Amino acid sequence: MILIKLGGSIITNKEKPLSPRKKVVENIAKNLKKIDEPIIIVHGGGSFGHYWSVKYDMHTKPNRYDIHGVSVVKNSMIDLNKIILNVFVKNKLNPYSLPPTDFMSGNIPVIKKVKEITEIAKSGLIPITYGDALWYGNKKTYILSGDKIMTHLAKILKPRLVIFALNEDGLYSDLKTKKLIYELKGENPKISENKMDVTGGMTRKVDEASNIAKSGMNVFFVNGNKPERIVKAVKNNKYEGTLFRGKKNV
Ligand code: IP8
Repeated sequence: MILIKLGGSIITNKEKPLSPRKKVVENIAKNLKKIDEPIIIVHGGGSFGHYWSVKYDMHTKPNRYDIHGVSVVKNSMIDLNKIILNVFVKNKLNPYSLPPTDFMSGNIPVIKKVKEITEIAKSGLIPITYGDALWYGNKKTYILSGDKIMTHLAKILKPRLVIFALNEDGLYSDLKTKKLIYELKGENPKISENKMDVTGGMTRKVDEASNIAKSGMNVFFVNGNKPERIVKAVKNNKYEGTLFRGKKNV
């Protein structure tokens, strides 16, 4: 089983509010068709969820955020999810939309529900979930990042490979020269970034990826604009991006 995160920066244009990158999603869908293993997809918020989370000052820390903001963020994520579902269906894939409320209670994953996702994926459906505004309890809500969902799903489901599709070739050792880091074996890379979003951008991604790799799984950062690289990683173990080697594989 392969777990794939489609980052918000790849499926939307982050510079422009509420702008999906349908061609990119379409290209990804066409390549996913070539994979004959069960797949689970998680997608980010990009210029949908993040745009509204910033406007309503909502963050990952549970708090009594503006109730209307919660509705607006949630609505925008359903819109973005629907766009991706439409592209997938148009390309004869079988997406199965799974809002995170289906398997999260507060900020804790419900193990039984998460395990059900494996069965769904093995049937040929492609479970597709996303970062969202969620109910926490005691009048509090929070923003659940798709990256955090990746860690929850990876730890419970132990996929063969965990992939993060980004709008970059992978992790760079130097942002200016864009020198790519090909492989990390347990070390925590120091990264610098200028663009932050409400869930922590690349810093969070690297933290979650290192965490998943420490639990034994290989984690691969790849350019989602070149989705054939996803297929090569899955089929031929050819990693054109940054590979975080899982502890057991180091
Ligand atoms: O883009 C956050 O998900 P992420 C989703 O995976 C929202 O961090 C609602 C901002």
